[in-house]
Amino acid sequence: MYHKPIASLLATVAAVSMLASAADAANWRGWNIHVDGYPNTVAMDKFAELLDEKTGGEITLQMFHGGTLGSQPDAIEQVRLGGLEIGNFNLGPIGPIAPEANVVSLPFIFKDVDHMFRVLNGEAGEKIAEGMAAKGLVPLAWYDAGARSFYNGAKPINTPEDVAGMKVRVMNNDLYSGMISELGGNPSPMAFAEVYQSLKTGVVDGAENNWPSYESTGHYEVAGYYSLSQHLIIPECVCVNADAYNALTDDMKAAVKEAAMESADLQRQLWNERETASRKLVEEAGVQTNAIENKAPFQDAMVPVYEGYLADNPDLRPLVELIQATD
Ligand code: BDP
Repeated sequence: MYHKPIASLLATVAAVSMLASAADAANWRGWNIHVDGYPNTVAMDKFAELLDEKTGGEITLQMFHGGTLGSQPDAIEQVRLGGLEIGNFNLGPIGPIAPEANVVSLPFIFKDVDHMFRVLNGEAGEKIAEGMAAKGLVPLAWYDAGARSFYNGAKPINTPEDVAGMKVRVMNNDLYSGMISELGGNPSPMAFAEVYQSLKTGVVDGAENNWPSYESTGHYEVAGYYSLSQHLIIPECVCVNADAYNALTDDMKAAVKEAAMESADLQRQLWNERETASRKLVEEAGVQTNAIENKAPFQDAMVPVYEGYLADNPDLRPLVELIQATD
């Protein structure tokens, strides 16, 4: 009987196990809407690097930046269904899919960014994360997206009356449309990529966003009044397709989570720097910024938005109250 020499046997075993690990290795693809140099873009690249490192190359991630793989609502669906594995998403367009996550889109629900992170790190954050996971999106870490304020090309906004009659672009979420309607404006839900041209050609009069996005998109060039309403403080996630994540061993899950959390530390640091830099850049370019002395009329006008959310989701009243009661 022919016996294979031991060296050749070992080679066969090695080849087979290499094949097995090549088959096991996951090559993930990730979506991000932002341009090069944006804090989220840099942080997502860092996430890819850390993922490779911490999983010993068992999981690699190819990032597609600048929204090249489609609009945010489409990309959210892709990650839910497994066409893509990873996304850096704003919770705004996730809200219509996961009612628990929609709580962060209630205007003025957070006192400031620190309050938002305290909420996310507590029981309310767990509830939000569970709601998202149940819809196929597991949040691995939270990114900072600052506060969103109104901007337009005509005048500073100081009162809700200043918004009346204005056509304002919002992200796809009925809560934002309701918010603009309650201020007397006309909401115009639209993809991020279309906003610059729409502001420029007068399809919309204004929009709302944080300093870095107002700057990176060039919106400040065509809508030069930025009014600090700070009406929405919406977190962002590094989200993974639930099936891809749940198929991992506990060790791999921990490595993936750790990589995302470390990328979030970097993102938040870069975010703070970019907020200051973006504000400086746009103001030097001639943008007129105004503080809003009295935000109470804006907040009071939001009562029907809260009522609508609670009427649709009566079981989520404790979640709203928990957030409001968080110091
Ligand atoms: C930016 C968010 C991005 C949104 C965009 C928007 O980071 O995810 O798509 O706002 O307004 O601040 O659509």
